[in-house]
Amino acid sequence: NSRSLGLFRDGNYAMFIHWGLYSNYAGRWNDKTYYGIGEWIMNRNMAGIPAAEYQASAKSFNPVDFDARAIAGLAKDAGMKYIVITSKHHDGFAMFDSEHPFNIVDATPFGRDPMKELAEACREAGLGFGFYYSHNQDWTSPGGSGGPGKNPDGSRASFDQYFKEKCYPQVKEICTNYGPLAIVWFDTPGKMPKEHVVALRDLVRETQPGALLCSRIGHGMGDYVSHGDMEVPPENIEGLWETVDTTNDSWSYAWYDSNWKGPSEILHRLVSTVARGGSYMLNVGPDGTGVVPAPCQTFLRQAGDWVRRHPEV
Ligand code: JFZ
Repeated sequence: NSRSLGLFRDGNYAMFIHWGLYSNYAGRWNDKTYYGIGEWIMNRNMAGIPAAEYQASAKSFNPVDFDARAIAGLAKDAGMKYIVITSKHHDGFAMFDSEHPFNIVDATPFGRDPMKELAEACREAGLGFGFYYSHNQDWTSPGGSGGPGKNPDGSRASFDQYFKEKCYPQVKEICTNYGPLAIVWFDTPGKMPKEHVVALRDLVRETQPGALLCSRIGHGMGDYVSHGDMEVPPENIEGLWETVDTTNDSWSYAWYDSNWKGPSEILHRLVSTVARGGSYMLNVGPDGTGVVPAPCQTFLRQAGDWVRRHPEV
């Protein structure tokens, strides 16, 4: 369909950004380091940070060095065509201005809406812009998958309740307050009931008729298939698809993770994916101050020198 064609024909190399409250932890809690993927730090399989404590820690998240134009500029220098950023990950923290109070504007001293800034910077730079939104998992909201089973008043919380009170309204916010979106990237649908997935799909279709839906919305409702994380396919694949990959090992910033892919490794993985018919979405993790680590920037730009001389990618 026309939705798909524009983006995937013109842009087979994209920047994925994992950035949230977890970036401020950087893989560490109470002086202990938890190795793994940084954005899972609060999960019981990692540090197991109590939801209330995690929520309160928003008060110490102040990414004053966040510069949306610098990030859009990095994507341009890298030769990328669009950016997809985490508006809310499994921790439930909204990186945008929301009616739900656990968000970057209302719960942190930062008080700015970095998603608005990045959406504008992408438009200025001629980049496509899209949102990641964790629709099923929400570890701090009663009723969300992996979240508290009870409400503050002790009553049982249901997924329906989380969906009606938080998920659906927030998806409406990201689809209506940030201009045209190229992609809405839902993730880890788990056992989410079909009716909810249908409701989200319809909402996106209504509010963002030009946006592509990634297959991770669940129930086979995506416009294109997103393949297993960090996997570069060994053979050609039919249809519209992407591979998501990251510049080091973690998705979000972790202080210890300096296993950066160099420019030739980046190019190898990009070309292998694009040559087999896919789009390559490569992740960066800005730190707790809002800045993409310097070596990551250097290697993306070095690879970009080649990409920009080969516009067919
Ligand atoms: C998910 C998230 O849990 C993770 O934190 C990150 O955001 C990543 C991009 O997506 O994790 C997944 C989802 C799907 C697969 C692997 C990890 N998969 O299909 O192999």
